[in-house]
Amino acid sequence: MHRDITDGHEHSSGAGSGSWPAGPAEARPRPWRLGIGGPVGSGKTALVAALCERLRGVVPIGVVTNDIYTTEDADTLRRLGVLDAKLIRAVRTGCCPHTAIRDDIGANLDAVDELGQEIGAEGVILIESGGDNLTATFSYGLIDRQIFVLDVAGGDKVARKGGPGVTRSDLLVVNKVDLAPMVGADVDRMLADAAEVRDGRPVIPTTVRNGEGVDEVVRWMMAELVLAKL
Ligand SMILES: Nc1nc2c(ncn2[C@@H]2O[C@H](COP(=O)(O)OP(=O)(O)OP(=O)(O)O)[C@@H](O)[C@H]2O)c(=O)[nH]1
Ligand SMILES: [Mg+2]
Repeated sequence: MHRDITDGHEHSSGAGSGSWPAGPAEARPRPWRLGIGGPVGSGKTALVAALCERLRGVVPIGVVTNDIYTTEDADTLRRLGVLDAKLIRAVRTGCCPHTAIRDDIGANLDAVDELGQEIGAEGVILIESGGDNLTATFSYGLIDRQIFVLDVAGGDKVARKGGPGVTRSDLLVVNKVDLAPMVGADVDRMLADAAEVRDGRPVIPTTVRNGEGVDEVVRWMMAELVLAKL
């Protein structure tokens, strides 16, 4: 029995059984995976919905949602009709969301494997984390790139508070810019604070609710996808 763990997931295959061990196993082609994390209510599902609406018909796409006790976010996306229902899978973590995206990623890997069979290796899978705190990040055994979504209404100090999602995510999205006047937040200050701790990694301000900034997120995403295929 040969064990292939090159994509962070164990796969059994009969290849090589009983023969001389092969060289490093080749990673099998699989969909590109984008993790979307961030605090509770920051707009992750809204962003997933907006990305699906723009990208369906352009690239095969599927979604995995994570909620602790329910399938709320998957239900929302199905209700919105952003994708065919069978292309939206829900993981019920039953534990802190970061555990299921960083430490014990088996349920998410099963979901992406199932989706991969539906959409094919050339597709894209968006994996939304359950809302969590500033320490939550995805394991790169589960995703290829990750977005961290902050909420302006959480206060303009949040970017200064740092944490791995703010400082090292592949893209930081600062969402709900429309709410800044209502909560007295200084978005420019927030973007400057984020830029200071991110060492050149990109930051995009958005108001996903009315579509502002979403095209820029799509451009970033498609550039990363193309680079991954080179
Ligand atoms: N004003 C405003 N509201 C937004 C924006 N984006 C999302 N919302 C609203 O914020 C609320 C939470 O959005 P969700 O997309 O469910 O947030 P989430 O991060 O997926 O939430 P959890 O999965 O529960 O952590 C919803 O009522 C959205 O309509 C935005 O740009 N502006
Ligand atoms: Mg959500």
